[in-house]
Amino acid sequence: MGLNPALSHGTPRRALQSTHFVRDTDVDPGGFDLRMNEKTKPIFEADLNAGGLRFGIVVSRFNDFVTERLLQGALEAFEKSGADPKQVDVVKVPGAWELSIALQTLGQMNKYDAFVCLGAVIRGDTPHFDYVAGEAARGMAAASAQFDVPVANGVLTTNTVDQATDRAGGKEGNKGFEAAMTAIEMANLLRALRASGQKTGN
Ligand code: INI
Repeated sequence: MGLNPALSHGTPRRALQSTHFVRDTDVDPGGFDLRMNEKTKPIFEADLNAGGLRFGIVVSRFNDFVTERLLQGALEAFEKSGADPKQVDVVKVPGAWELSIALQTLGQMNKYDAFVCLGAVIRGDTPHFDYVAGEAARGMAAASAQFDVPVANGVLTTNTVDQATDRAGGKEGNKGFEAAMTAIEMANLLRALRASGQKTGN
């Protein structure tokens, strides 16, 4: 159920689908599968339909020959998944260090179902890489925990420029596309888990 444009990029969902079955009666009309395994243990797995959801993309301009490709990948993923373009906001910041503060500010607005952070931190000759990459990771995890909103990590941390371009539409795929698909799945999953908790009173 739901369209799944991410399958060509390979997602963990394939493994889950091959080892579990879906009973028609277990498909929730709200776009959420309740799969059952042999021991009738419920497995919650959300679909990849972005319709009706609101997303924020925070992208850094540093190394923009990489980050612009990540952004195009993310926008393509949202478009293919049925997102309303008006519900996908893009915020640009100077570098990956600044992702955190922008994310904090967007989180406080309390209107997004998930975020995608995009950046390219490429190792140089100094320890600067570690500080910038570390702050980006810390900021994403902190905002996710503070605002209870999924933050998909599309910040590349690579040793070389080639490794970065390979992951921004090159031979290793597009991590911007993958991060957006993760944001969609997690937004649907949290929405469904919260709804199921309300239904059961848990
Ligand atoms: N920012 C990046 O996004 N990637 C990098 O590789 C990078 N390097 O290597 O310096 C980088 N530095 C800038 C940093 O993010 C801040 O914008 C800057 O320090 C001003 O606060």
